[in-house]
Amino acid sequence: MLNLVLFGPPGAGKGTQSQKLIDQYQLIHLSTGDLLRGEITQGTELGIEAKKLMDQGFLVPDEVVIGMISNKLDANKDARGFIFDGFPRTVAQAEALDNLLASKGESISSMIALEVDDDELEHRLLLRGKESGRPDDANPEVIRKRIHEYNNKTAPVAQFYKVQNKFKSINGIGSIDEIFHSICAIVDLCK
Ligand code: B4P
Repeated sequence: MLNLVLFGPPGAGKGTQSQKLIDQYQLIHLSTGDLLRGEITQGTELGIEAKKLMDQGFLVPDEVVIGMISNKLDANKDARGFIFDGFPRTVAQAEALDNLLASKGESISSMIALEVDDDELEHRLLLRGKESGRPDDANPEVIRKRIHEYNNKTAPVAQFYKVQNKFKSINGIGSIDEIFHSICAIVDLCK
């Protein structure tokens, strides 16, 4: 099974590249951001609580996102593999993912980190905020809070995969196709 973690700060292009990767490798896309926005749209209790945090740029509690991923893994037992997009975002989430996969005799194949500087991230997210009206993209203060959360809580996840020799870093600035080709070059070595 091919199990990829797509990693990087908010706006690095994880969602954008995931869409192309699922077509290329026939993987199941698991985006915790999309799953949470789905809960918000449905107006579930989980969604109402998550929205309060997401709109301020905070992460949602670990147990909530780990539970969502666990359910999705169980629901896709015949998958050829998964792209984890925006998950794990804390070391506790990374440990939980390893345990969930190990219980199925699986593991992460590679973690691919998209490197993009803060000015470019802010520019991309504000642009998307204008086009999509996504509340967490509309306000520069919230965007900076998200980048701060990333530096504090998410960046240490890279070390977790470096220790396992699964960490690969690529330049996330350039055309979407150029970046896609760099990712595919790494993924093709994992197959
Ligand atoms: P996510 O939905 O994961 O969103 P993201 O990190 O903001 O975006 P991504 O990196 O996918 O950017 P994209 O490709 O869309 O998270 C949202 C929130 O949900 C979090 O802040 C948190 O509150 C919560 N959450 C999610 N997962 C969680 C977890 N595991 N634990 C706790 N909380 C969690 O690209 C952004 C923009 O850039 C797009 O407009 C795109 O068109 C553009 N773009 C992409 N590539 C480009 C390129 N090469 N050049 C120019 N523009 C580009």
